[in-house]
Amino acid sequence: MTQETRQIVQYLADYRPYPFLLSETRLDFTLIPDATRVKAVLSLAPRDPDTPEDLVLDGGAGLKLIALTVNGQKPDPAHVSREEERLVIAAAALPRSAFTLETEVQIDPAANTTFEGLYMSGGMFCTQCEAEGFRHITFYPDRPDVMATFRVTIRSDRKVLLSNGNPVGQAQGMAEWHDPWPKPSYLFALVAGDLVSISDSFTTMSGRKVDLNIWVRPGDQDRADYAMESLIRSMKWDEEVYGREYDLDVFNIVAVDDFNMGAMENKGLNIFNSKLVLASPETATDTDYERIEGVIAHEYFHNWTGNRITCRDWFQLCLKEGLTVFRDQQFTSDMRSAPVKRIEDVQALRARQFREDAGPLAHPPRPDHYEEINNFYTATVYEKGAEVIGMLKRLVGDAGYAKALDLYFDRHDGDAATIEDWLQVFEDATGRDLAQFKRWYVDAGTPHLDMVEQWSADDAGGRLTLTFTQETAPTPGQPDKPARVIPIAVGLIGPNGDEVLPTRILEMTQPQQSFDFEGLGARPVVSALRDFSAPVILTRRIDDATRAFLLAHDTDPFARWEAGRELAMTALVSLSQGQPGGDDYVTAIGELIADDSADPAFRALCLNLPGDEEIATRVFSLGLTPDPDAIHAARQDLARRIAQTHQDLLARIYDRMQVTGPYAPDAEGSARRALRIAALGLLNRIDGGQRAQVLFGTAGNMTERMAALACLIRLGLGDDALAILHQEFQDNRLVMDKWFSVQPMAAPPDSAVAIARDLAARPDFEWKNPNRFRALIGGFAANHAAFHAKDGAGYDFVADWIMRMDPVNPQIAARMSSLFETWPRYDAARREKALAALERIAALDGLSRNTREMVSRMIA
Ligand code: 0A1
Ligand code: ZN
Repeated sequence: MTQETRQIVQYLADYRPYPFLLSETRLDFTLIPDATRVKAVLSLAPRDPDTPEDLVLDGGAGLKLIALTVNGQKPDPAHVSREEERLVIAAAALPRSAFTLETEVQIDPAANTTFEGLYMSGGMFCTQCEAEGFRHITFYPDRPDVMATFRVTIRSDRKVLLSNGNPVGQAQGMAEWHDPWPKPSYLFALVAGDLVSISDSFTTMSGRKVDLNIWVRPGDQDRADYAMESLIRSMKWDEEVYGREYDLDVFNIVAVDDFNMGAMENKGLNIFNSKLVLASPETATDTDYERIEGVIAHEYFHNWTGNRITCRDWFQLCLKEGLTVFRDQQFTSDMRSAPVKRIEDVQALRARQFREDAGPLAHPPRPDHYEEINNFYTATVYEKGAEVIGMLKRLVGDAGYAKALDLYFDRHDGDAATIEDWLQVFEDATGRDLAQFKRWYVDAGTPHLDMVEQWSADDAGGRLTLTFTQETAPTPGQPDKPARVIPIAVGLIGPNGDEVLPTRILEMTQPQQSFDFEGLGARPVVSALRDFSAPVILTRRIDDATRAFLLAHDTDPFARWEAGRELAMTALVSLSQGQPGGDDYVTAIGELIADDSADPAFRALCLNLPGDEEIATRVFSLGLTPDPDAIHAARQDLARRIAQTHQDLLARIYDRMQVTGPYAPDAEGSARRALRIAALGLLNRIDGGQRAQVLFGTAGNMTERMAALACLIRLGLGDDALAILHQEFQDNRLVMDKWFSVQPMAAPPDSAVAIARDLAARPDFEWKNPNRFRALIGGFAANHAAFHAKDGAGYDFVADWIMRMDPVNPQIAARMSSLFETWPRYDAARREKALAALERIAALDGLSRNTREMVSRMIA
């Protein structure tokens, strides 16, 4: 019997505990590429013996059931039904007390192109189970609140056989693993391959020695050192800052080439996209190194926030992801420059999350319904989830936060918890009422916060009144948005540039609220939303001169950067509307970059202009229609003017920031390179690509070579350099990914579609590899004016590839479809073309649930 039984939409309100308790899971794998056998023995017991319930197990269509017994007996076939995505054993066939269920299935990992469940990558067996991949391996209650200890036997001719937990047995062609920590199925992992490792060890704070291994393909072992160092730093940091110790004898990391996401925190066996493990100065950029360090930390930190305490259901995804992102951000701030990290995070949040919040895909950090959970691994769940925790920490203070986290680990260790549990811990630890704060978790949309200043010189020795008004626009399914609690960090700066009021947190709880500052004497300049104290869009009436003053004097690095950013943004918006602008910015930026006492990384951040996409977002938020071509031209124009005005200064920076001696991916070296590259990007517009040519030929590191290459491509002069890079690195997949992405991304918009099409036709465009696909299709779409080309060619190119990918790898197709999420903000002609492309996708025969959900939300 086959029928569609899965409800199309899953609702948070429908949660009910699984009616059976599962204590132990035993798995036995015989790994054959096209005929793997999986035996599972589940130790089950009815939750309530007086209420008999059917046993419902998840199981994908690819599972071929070979055998099934209950307490060793075959049940009456009339009591067993196989539905499309599940297996149901009627209550009548089940004992009223504890019992064992044994199943055997056959699966075909070699035919699995989805990279979900058990699949093959370059001859190695490998798994990805989050969120619902385990059901493609065996029949199981595949939900995060069903937790069990695991015993796993692997039989295979591959040399290295790994699973979760500790190794308990090893023989020729066989290995046994035991994971003593109860876990949900999404944290299960298995790897079998002819791998080599780099190894080290870590002694925990209580003196236990943990073996650390990073497993890679032979030949890659000299590029895993940085990942290992990052792992050791992460383990130490989590002990020092959160008091969290590792809890197994071994910690394994495996690098795989075919992986849908960045990495996965499987208990004791993290699996990583190889681009987040492998790095050498010749092949990886500074940004790659920073990401490797951050993601290694992220996955390691999940051991406590995600694994020891997991999520009750997938609606609570931000419980583990928001917190773990917050922790990895803290870690990176401690390892590198905190202000620079904060500014980078805010830039990423605005580019990805604000964009999501403002369009048809907007959803709260904790959604209350979904069709396909894989579509909810989003910037809102991850990055906004982290911002919300940052606000919580601001509101309760550092000591309150530390106390709440200790209580969280204490109270919920071993639990599958909820956002309510999380907030309760903060209420209990600090005595604060967080009812209003909870809105941040359940409401979608970015609040707009408007600030009005009122100065009365004659009152109270000089009084400044700040009046804030908050408003959040409707989002899909949420027309009304009650006021939220917003922590607004404010400082005041006197006319002479001295700070007269150090940072203070104003707690806004009303739709409109005023705050007074008295005894000020002279009127100060307000530095608002310091450190980006809340994820809101702040508007205020302020002139360019005051922004320039803040750029020169603000003591808060974020607010200082923001002042410069706003100067640039105002100019770019104006220029893109055919109006004048930019003189104040050009002058102010000259002063800032001339200041050799300032951190080079900070100066680099100030020198990089907002991207086309960010400008379009701003234009739209002002109620105007963005014109991608005009925006591109405006940005080019402003960059050229900066280069012309500050030619000598930029040339001096370019020369002085050269790093001599061996390359090190540390904060100091990468800061100097970032500033040098920012200067190069501007000078390139007036030196005919001279410097870029030289740099490409002489640089000993990938950071500078890629920057030089992008400069040359921008000028249409990239061919030779591309040929050289290809020649040198054609056998290195990760470098070739960069080669595929930089071309359509940096190309002049009017030639980018043709370039992307030519690249896509190459035999080495191995499009089924997610990294390669993202490199080319995502690289192209990052070229804003090209993707949004007036004739719709950009939309069609991307839509065609999404349609080709969908039957092969629905997760990747669905993720890529979100490139279209901004379509409603453009002009009628573009909207029509984008909508036609989306409708073409929607009409695809057999369209996956993943992509169907995304496209229908965007068309709705
Ligand atoms: N939990 C992982 C992310 C992840 C999610 C889904 C995956 O497959 C669909 C893979 C990885 C993390 O936060 O790093
Ligand atoms: Zn995560």
